[in-house]
Amino acid sequence: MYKKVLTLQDISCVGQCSLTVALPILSACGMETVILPSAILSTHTAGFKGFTFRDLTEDLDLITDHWAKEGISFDCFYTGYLGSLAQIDKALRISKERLNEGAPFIVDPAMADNGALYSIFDMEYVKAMKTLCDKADILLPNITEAAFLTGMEYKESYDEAYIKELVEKLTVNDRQIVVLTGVSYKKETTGVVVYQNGNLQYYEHKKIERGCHGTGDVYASAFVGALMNGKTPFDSAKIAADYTVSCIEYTQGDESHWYGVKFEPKLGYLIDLLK
Ligand code: PXL
Repeated sequence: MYKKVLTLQDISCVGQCSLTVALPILSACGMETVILPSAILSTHTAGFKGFTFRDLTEDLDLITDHWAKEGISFDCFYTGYLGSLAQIDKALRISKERLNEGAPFIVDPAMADNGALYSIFDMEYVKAMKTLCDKADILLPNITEAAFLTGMEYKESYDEAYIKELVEKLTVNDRQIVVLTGVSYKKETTGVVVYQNGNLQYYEHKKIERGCHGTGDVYASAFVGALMNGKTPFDSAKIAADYTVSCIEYTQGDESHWYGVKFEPKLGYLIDLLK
């Protein structure tokens, strides 16, 4: 069960997102976690002004070429926030060259929320991200990302037919699995849809009105950790949802903590959910 997971995302030094979330969560799930930082930012880009951004694109090939020489390969490759088109290309290369037989390639498009793209992205980036998603075994978008990737209209209220069309359009073959987050059919609840082999399964859970920044990264990391513990995609989606909800509840009400999720004190709960 001891697996080696590679994750490619940025390091936002302050902000509890991307690698500073993925590394502790995957480690808590019992995984050897290898990190490949795509960029280093002083903070994340959502709400802080004047953040620094050191692009590490040029280092990515140097690092992975060294791994190739050492014969280092992985049991899972999980990508999150990527800073540029060039980095999407590098991710594609890693997915082809550095994965062990049968190892899942998991893509969280991490580019949009609440109907809008994050500040540094445009439609060219969306198109490139679609090429990465087409190669993935498992996709972890929210509804906004799924709408951008498929070219479908983003809707605030919708029915199951809309959700089904969204996930069907997102997949390019029968083997791909989609875990679509933030699917809410009722005012008080939200949930996650897992689309696999043409079937939709839905896990409904509590909706907390004021979401926090970084919940997508907490969710995706917990999902990967559960999956690599041998849980099914649907059970992994449920575990990640229960953990993320408990982190948001713990964070709620602290106005000074607007920039991230207090996920650390709840890691014990995540470990219990995996038992
Ligand atoms: O996935 C969230 C995220 C990660 N990294 C950076 C971000 C964001 C969201 O805004 O700005 C740098």
